[in-house]
Amino acid sequence: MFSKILIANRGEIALRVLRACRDLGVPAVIAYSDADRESLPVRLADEAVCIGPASVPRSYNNIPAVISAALVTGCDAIHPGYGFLAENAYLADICQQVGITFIGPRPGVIERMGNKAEARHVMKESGVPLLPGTEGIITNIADTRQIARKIGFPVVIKAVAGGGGRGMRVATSEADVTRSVSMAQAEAEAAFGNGDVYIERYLDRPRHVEVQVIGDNFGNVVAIGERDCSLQRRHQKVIEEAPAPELPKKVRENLLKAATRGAKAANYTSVGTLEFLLDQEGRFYFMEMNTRIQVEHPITEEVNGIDLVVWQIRVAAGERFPFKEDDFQPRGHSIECRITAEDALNDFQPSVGTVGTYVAPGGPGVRVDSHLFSGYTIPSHYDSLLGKIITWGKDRDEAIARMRRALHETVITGVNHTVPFHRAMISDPEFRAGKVHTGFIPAFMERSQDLLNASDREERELSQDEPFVKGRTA
Ligand code: MV4
Repeated sequence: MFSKILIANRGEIALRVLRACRDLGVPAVIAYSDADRESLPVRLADEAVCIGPASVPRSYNNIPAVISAALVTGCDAIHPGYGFLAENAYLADICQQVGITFIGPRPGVIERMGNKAEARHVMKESGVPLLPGTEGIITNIADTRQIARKIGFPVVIKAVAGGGGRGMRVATSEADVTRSVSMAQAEAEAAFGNGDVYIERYLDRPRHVEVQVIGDNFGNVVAIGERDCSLQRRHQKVIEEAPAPELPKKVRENLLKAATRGAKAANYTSVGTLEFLLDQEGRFYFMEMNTRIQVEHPITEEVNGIDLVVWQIRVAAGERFPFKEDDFQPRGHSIECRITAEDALNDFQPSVGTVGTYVAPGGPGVRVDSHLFSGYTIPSHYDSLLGKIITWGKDRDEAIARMRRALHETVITGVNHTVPFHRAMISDPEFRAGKVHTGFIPAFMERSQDLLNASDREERELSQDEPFVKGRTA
């Protein structure tokens, strides 16, 4: 095991990794920016070292600063969390060169999976289902129009370096293809410095189902169940659940098998996620692979009884992963609500300020992963995630009932936040019926808008229950 770990991140995930280090008995150092000096993970860590000013490129994304922080504090490993440098192959490479273990996959694997055309190629070779599309990147527009015609419309043009929907364009006709390709290329070049794009068949309102995998340094690769992450707004996940509701047993089996096969083909080590799109007929297609621990990992932990961050650290330290696929049968159901400092009534405008009162929910089946405390000032430089409320129940209904209870108990004053939005979502009959898909939140927003604009809006704002009300309550 490592002698000391540098946590190169902030917020709730820095705290989550710190907790794993405590459970392992490994001392941890937090690398923090000026803006996070007063944060909870900094206070709770064994040591903390400032790596620069609030600005992300000058602190959390500053590779020399992160490496120096690890070296001067005597750390032999770096945990990157998610976001920031978590999928930076160059950091993983430098770590190797200076004798520090990067807690994640090898640099070559990060790089290969970070390129979606290459990832597609690896998956195709290993027999993982893909949507019909180009084998590699688009080089010739005349050929592309013909390929698009063969695939059938609509098609989607995606950036190989993309993610989160950036550099993505849907084309509904052959004339559309030419324009969409150049727009996607320009957008990708501007956003990622890489204008390469590929094309594939576009699915209407698919479900987003992803599979958690873990690999060790001995060639063991195990799938640890799936999560449904269809409930997204502008490519940001809002609510996730495990197992995926209404997924036929046989489809699930094949999905997990495909994910294992794909991760093996990628020579994967560490925790990772293969994302799939699921169509209305229950067919699934590989979309992309994430080479990091993800925000929504706790729901997998809750239904499988495993600490993914602890095992991520253990396999990075050279331990063998001792479980097989069959050791994981999901027990009950888990749901996660991401609580962000955003104003759901005002187009999810970020809200900054100082938290007045914070009361976290608790009781049976409730877990809160959050760095929040009363008096905490939310820095404006970073993403707006305040934490996650995770519930577990013997079945989906109980997990939902407990989420309802947890959201009802939660008090956060001083900033706008999404707890009221979640209260409304959790109470929605379509959500309760498990009818989730990637078009759900846009449709839900439409439905709720009428209620919000109704003349009794003022009255609703006094209510703790649905429809959702301003976060600045209590
Ligand atoms: C798609 C798709 C439909 N068909 N690809 C959005 C983000 C990026 N990771 C991929 N995305 C999509 N790719 C094909 N061929 C629909 C989406 C998509 C989506 C996917 C998952 C969750 C939410 C989404 C919202 C809109 C579009």
